[in-house]
Amino acid sequence: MKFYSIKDPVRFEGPSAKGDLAFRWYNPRQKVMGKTMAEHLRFAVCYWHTLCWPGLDPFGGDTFLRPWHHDSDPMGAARTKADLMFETLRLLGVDYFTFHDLDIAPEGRSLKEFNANVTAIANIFEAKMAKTGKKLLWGTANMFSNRRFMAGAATNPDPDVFAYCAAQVKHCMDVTHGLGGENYVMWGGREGYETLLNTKIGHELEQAKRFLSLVVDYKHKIGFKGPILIEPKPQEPTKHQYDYDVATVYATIASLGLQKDVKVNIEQNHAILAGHSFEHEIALASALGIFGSIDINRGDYQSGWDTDQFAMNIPEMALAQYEILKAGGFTSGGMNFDAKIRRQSIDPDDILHAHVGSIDACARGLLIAAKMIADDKLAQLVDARYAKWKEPRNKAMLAGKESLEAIAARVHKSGLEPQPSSGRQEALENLLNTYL
Ligand code: XUL
Ligand code: CO
Repeated sequence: MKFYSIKDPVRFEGPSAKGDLAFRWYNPRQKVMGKTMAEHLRFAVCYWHTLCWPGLDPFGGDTFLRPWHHDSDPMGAARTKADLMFETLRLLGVDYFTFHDLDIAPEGRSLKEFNANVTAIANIFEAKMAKTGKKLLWGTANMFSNRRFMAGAATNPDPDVFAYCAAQVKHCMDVTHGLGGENYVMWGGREGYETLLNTKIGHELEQAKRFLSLVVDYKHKIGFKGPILIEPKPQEPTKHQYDYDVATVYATIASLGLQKDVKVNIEQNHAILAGHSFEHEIALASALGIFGSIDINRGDYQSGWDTDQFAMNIPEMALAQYEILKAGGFTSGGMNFDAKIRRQSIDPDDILHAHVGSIDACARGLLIAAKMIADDKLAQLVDARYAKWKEPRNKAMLAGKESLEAIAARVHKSGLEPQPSSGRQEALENLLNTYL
């Protein structure tokens, strides 16, 4: 099916490129700090916003009128979407894709039929991946759209739903593993509650933890090497979501001792909905040893919902990339465009424009962040702020070698009086602006 207006892949043409569909900053083969841009950024195109969402909002329906949404043969529509995903990857030169089971295949009348449909499309992917070298960044199960999940998936008051979810996730993990997926994602859209009047929080948290443990056990059984990634989000669709932010998810992971197997997939829009900055969530995940992957998009700073716009803000991308580089970069993770074009962007090429612009914004962010690292001034200033912790006495104090009373006695004996020094925020912000 001819969908986009162009036939040849979008190319790197440099900052003075004339055409609309050209990379000005993203040069996949360009080396930055010893790795190519492609190796650093590991972009992925997502199925759901790119090929499944028809442009609806709470006040109106389908604006995109994509032919496959109106196909009377659901498996035919699924095959069309598979073709278009690989065409999108080819034109953008993006190596990875991501999907929910429900994005790629119709539900059918039973779980058995659904699983068979998912497998049939996965077989098509397998052949296309072998031919093109394209890869799966992660797979995930949609356990939030069907009405059976309205009161939760693994945290549903009804154990039948918990069991159903186990069966659905098992199959989705098998398929993800079979396709060489590099991570497996769990986003708990319905894992939370609407009102305490009908909810046992403690019971539901126990269910969530049991489910996570079962998933990790199964990952080991099938030899799935990648991490399980939990994607934090504070709310929407559920009023109170259990995976609120990185700190909350860490508490769950650490309570099970699963820090090696379970990491986080951090989404920009979810971070700001939780009242954090994007870079805060990345830095915290890195500090806690659970940084996994990124859903790259942008929220609207005025409206309090998940607008999932394409990330285009270069200073913000630079700060995010700076934290990613400091975290050592991605291992199995990458940057998944969990982003959708606006409802009025009805031309197929709008999908390409959106990805090209955001890929360039990420690439510029990477180049700026690399400059910040190479210059080293910021790091030196931060190190200087903590330098006294390197003194043997303070090192010992941090290592727990001195009791509270011993520290108190030392303070009294020496007449210690801390001397505050400037945090120099404005000077640091000025320094940051010199890199942009
Ligand atoms: C929802 C969201 C999901 C996850 C995967 O806000 O971000 O699409 O990324 O389920
Ligand atoms: Co997401």
